[in-house]
Amino acid sequence: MVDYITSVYETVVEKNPAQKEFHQAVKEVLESLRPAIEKHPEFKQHKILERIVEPERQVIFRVPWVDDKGEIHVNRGMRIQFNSAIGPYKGGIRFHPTVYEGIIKFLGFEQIFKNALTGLPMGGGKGGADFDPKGKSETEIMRFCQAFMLELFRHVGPDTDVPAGDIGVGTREIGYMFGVYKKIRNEFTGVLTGKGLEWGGSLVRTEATGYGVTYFAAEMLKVKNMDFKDKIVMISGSGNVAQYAVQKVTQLGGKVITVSDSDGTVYDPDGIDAKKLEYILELKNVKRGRIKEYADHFGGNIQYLPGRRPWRIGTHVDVAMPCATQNELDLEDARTLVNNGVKVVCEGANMPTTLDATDYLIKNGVAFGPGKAANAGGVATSGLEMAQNSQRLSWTWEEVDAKLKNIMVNIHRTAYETAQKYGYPGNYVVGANIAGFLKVAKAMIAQGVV
Ligand code: NDP
Ligand code: 2IT
Repeated sequence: MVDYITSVYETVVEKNPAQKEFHQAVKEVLESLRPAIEKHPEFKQHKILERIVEPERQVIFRVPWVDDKGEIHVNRGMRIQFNSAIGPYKGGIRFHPTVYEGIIKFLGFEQIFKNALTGLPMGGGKGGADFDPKGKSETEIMRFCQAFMLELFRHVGPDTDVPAGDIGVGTREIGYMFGVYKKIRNEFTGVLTGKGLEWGGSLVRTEATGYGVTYFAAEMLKVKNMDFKDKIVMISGSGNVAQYAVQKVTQLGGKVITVSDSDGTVYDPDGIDAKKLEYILELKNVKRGRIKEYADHFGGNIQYLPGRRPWRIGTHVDVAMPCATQNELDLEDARTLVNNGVKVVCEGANMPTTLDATDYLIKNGVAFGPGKAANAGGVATSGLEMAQNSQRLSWTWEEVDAKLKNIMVNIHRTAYETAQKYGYPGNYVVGANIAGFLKVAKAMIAQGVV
């Protein structure tokens, strides 16, 4: 049995050389599936692991565009359609200079299990481009998004593949891509989620990932007979996920003392209240400035720590929520967090914690909420947006928020109970991976060798 899992992993490394993030994501999932593979010999017989690590389709394309000075640029775009066993491919698009196949493949692979956990009929996919939105004008952003969709449109559709946002892609970019899709196809359909509220978007989608990860962390605290009231919380990032995690944690009575961006961290020992968050929303979503400006603006006890991440600030912390990017919390960070009293680490970002840091946290009794369970609120609410688009209806804020909360509570319960059932009580990594996998694996067997 050991040989089966190891040999599948080794083949992945061999066939996808130099894609280290993809290797990491596959390793984490395969290792934790061991008890399920032992219990269900049919998965090996049907070669489910070999099939699930191979994307159904990968499209890589040229994205040529013209900047404001008339100069031509060429970026590389891609869409990886990983698994459609339980529904149309679904997952975000990332625009960041670090994007390459290894990143999009790790994200697409994670998305398969995450989407299965939501209980909604969505397969897994991911896309992106090595485009850097920083410093680009509004018209340059528009032209790039248009150029990207000018190729992507032929590979997606409301019943085929439904992209959404991720790093560097929010409502603005979704709007420019939607405009091109609608024009070329002459169709107003739910081909993308995260749309604006006036043109088919869902209430709560913007807030959903940040709210969802906070609802998930609240459930983890509940297992420990605790809640967010007066808890000290460190959050990284200051983008879409971080912003609404700050908001919901604060609403639940927690005190958020950090946010960050790729240049550095802000440490605000007095806590980021609703008014200060308003400043961050304006700074990041309208002015598109740097988080350092928060420290300059509010002054007082606030410190700006250039080049640093939040985790090694030497102060007491109850809950840590990494909400920026992959591998942003390493072993040394985990050690510091444990020394400073952390009880819950809950991932808003995708794979923000390195494998050795994850092991260390779990071994030291920290409740660890893996991204594919904890940050599923974003894609779940995308699923709710698809449902509303199909119905030609818009649900109220209360309706969508209640459904989101219910989904997060269910994912928590499923991961918790599955971990217990397979002999790893309290291990949400094992629970989430096995629960997501079982659903997809059963669907793949039912649909034959395709
Ligand atoms: P945004 O682009 O809105 O924000 C990203 C934030 O992370 C920014 O503060 C950014 O700083 C920071 N960041 C990005 N790259 C790096 C890096 N290499 N090092 C340090 N900081 C970095 O993206 P989102 O908030 O949407 O996404 C954040 C994470 O959440 C990602 O892992 C994403 O995959 C995940 N996620 C997003 C969902 C969504 O619905 N949007 C759903 C589920 C997960 P800077 O501005 O300096 O680049
Ligand atoms: O990582 C993710 O789950 C997302 N970026 C959201 C995907 C979606 O389709 O809403």
